[in-house]
Amino acid sequence: MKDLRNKFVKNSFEKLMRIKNPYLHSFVEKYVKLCNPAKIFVNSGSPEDLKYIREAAIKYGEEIKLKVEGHTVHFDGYYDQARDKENTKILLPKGNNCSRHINWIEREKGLKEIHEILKDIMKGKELFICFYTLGPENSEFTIPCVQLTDSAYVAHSENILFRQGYKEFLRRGSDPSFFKFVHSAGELDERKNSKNIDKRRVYIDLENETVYSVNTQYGGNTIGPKKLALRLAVNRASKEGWLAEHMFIVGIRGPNGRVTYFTGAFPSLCGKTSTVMIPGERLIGDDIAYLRKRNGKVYAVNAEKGIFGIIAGINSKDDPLLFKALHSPGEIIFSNVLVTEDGEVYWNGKNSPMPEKGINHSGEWYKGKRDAEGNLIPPSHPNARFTLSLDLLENFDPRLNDPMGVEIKGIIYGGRDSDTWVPVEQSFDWVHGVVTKGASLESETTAATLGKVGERKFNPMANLDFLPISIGKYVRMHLEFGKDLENPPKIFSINYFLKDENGKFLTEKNDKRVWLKWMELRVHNEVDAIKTPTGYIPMYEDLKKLFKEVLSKDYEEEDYIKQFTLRIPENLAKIDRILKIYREIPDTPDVVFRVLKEQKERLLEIKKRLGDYVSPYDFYT
Ligand code: SPV
Ligand code: MN
Repeated sequence: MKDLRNKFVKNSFEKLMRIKNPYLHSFVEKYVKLCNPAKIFVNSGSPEDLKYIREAAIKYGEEIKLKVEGHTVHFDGYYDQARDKENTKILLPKGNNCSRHINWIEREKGLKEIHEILKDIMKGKELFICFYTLGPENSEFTIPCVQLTDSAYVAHSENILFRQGYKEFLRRGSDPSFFKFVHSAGELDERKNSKNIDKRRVYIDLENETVYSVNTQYGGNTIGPKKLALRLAVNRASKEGWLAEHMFIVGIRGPNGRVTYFTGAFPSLCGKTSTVMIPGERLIGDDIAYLRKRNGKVYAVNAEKGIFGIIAGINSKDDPLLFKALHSPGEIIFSNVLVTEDGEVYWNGKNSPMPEKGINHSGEWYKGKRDAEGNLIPPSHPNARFTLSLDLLENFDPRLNDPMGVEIKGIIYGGRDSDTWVPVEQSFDWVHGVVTKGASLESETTAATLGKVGERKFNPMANLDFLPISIGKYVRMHLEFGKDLENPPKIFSINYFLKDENGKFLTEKNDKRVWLKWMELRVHNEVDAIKTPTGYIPMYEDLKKLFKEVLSKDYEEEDYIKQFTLRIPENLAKIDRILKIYREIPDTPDVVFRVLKEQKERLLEIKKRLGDYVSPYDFYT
């Protein structure tokens, strides 16, 4: 290591050496030698170090300052705008029994390939070494991480999104159990974008708890502690008996100031962030939750402390909290939005006039511009994002940093489903919820991943993209987790995207506020429900009252009937699709088949008596 000392800028070498961890030192040494950066900066998390990284992002042209104090914009390459599922692979030994849903490559082969790509990849660049913790520091949830990256934008994003971990590393000394991330944007073009997209790779090595990400900049491919760490965390959790989930955490206020915490899993771009941004409710996290059991109860923490959220559609009416924060001074990185000449930001669906021209992910942009394939380029990319720290938001809940976590009373599953699930429904019990809600989750695809939009895709617990283990094993983890709980969290499904036969949405954006309040009351047994073959649904009278209280809206019976009609053919078709999928997954727990078949029988029985479409009133007793 000593021979590399002259590459370290300022007192970086001393900062690294202060951590007495030989595993860390040899990891750093190995990748410094291989990637060969011109200089190295070590981030201790001090205000000066954070400033150094912010300024580096500007100096290297990865971010541009905007008009509002603290705001910057970053552009990813035109073809590097989303998670690259095809080139993201889990490194696994030959002969493993991972289902075909998991994209994997033989470990030795993958390591060889990625190490060849990494050779000298940082030549002439500055390497940033950063430390974070997933979850609050010094708690049973804490996982320390180290990130090596040659992108100041990536380091800057992580400083906003994650808790600083330098102190945790000092505290833990020679503990080898930290996650490791190596990222290089690779060679850059004149717009400072990764040039060698054909060699874009994200390889996840479970054995060494290390992730390699190269020739890409988009956050979902590069921000190590986020989705790259989630794969490592699911793997660890599967061995240790806890859950690492693609879930938000929100506190919903009930009567008399009560706050009830829920987690919720939705695939990307399905309203996950907007669900936690409801004024008056309390925000702990919008993307990744760790759940552990303690004394028969479930506790959760947010792995992160910031949001890398989708900006499209955010407007002052539906999203007042975010809209305000995005227009106030503070440290915010906008990515892949449209920037006007005077440094203002515009995005698709913002409720202000669309500028005629500006700069976006395609370079100079003007109305009507088309790309090389002839497609019209919108002002901002549909997956354009903002990066900010949660404490910039008015609904921020300081229990974010509670080392014990918050107690979880309800778990919500939701997806983009135009024709099957009712807007809100409670499962009969933990197993029924895990099987028919979480493990049966499907969603119509969105712009958050590369590929075609609008196809219905199976996505168990909205976590499929981040699973490093077989689906059967993962579903079993959830089933097991519920076993020795005193009073397991209630499991709900939610659907914001239900349409009528003419393709019109049956609910409005703000109706989710009511569904959440209803679930809060259900968790405390303070409201009745109607039993249907698929679960418990709300009663009209209760919703009418809640709509009035929460939204000052008259809720019509006609809407209730349309929204909560049981659609038997669609539900049966769904069960058949899901059964078919699980039949092809060799390690599916038997209970999955049993619970789905029971649901199918209940549906067939009702169909015989009442027909294909059954009004909720037919289930009133
Ligand atoms: C998602 O796509 O689910 C995100 C953003 O939260 S990413 O970091 O790309 O995963
Ligand atoms: Mn996500």
